[in-house]
Amino acid sequence: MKDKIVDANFPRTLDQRVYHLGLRAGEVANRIITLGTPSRAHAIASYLDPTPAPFTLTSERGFTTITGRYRGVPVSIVSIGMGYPNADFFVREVRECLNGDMVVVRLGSCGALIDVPVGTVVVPKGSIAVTRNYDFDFVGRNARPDAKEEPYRTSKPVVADPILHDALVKALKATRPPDVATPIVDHTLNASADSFYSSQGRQTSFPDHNADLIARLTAQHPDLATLEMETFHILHLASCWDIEAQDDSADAPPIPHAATSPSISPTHAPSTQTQIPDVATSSASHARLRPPPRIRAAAAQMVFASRTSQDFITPEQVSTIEAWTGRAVLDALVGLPIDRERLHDERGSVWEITGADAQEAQPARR
Ligand code: R1P
Ligand code: URA
Repeated sequence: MKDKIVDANFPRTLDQRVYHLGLRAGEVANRIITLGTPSRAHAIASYLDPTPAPFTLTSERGFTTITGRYRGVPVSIVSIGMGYPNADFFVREVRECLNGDMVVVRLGSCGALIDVPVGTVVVPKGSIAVTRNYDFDFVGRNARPDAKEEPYRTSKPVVADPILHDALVKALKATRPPDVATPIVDHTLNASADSFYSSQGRQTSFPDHNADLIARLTAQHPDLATLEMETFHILHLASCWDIEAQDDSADAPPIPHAATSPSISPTHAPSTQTQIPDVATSSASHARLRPPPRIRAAAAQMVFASRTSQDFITPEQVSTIEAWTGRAVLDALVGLPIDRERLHDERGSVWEITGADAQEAQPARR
């Protein structure tokens, strides 16, 4: 059993920030909503408690993190842009800033393959990956009808955390505004594609050989309901993260870089936690966590595009659906119990309630 700091090899800047998200320990909470756009992040952040004032950091690479409390419980909202590579930066770099459990809900837009109106919200039970096969002869000059390569590959499914899935469905039902008539669909399968275009069956001027892609996917997976671009990778990393299986023989980290100058909102000073956290241990007692810390993940997906009717959501509908689902995801996250021992240390964090804040703050439920 290892008793050294297990993630000291992770590359950071000289001021202990991870390279791409620009965060250091104490700036991202154990409960996290991740989404694609800063505007959605700021809209959801409007629900956070006024005290302590939410902390906002935008990295040089365009990741925005807003951390504060919702009903007294620390939460972060992280805008990551689009696609698997950004989802990968998000999961790995946040994980290295946090002790204890990491609970992630992706709140994203999607296309629907089932016959539901735009504005429907889907909570998938799992996801598959759809990836372009770079070995396929897309130009087709040498293609033969019996060619073995398929233009697109699909993975086996990975499952969402079932408790988080059910909590999301419950919170969405409990908070649905009376003027929203679109359905909530649950326990379906999602597909995350490596392109908005070719691997989602859209036609462009490239020879993508994808005219029958959606028909093939739905024939393989009759419960397939949604297409987007990040859920699979987040669920995949959550399902295979195992701190005890970390390879000890890794090379030394690169020499730390100078600070990357993230932009930090003047409403809140950065975290003063400048030590690298040992992610395998409790930040309260420094004991190894038993069972080991986990990443739990699930998704709620707003249907922006119907791939059956070709309808596209209006900006007004987007505002209504985002306002509803943002609050529902916050409710689901803060309702999920996490043992105190498995939470990141509040001291010096951006969600710490200091003496001056204490009178105004809501009592923390967890
Ligand atoms: C494509 O338009 C983007 O929208 C979806 C897809 O997953 C992809 O990132 O999610 P967001 O609305 O969260 O960006
Ligand atoms: N996001 C996607 O990736 N696909 C859609 O069709 C809509 C949103």
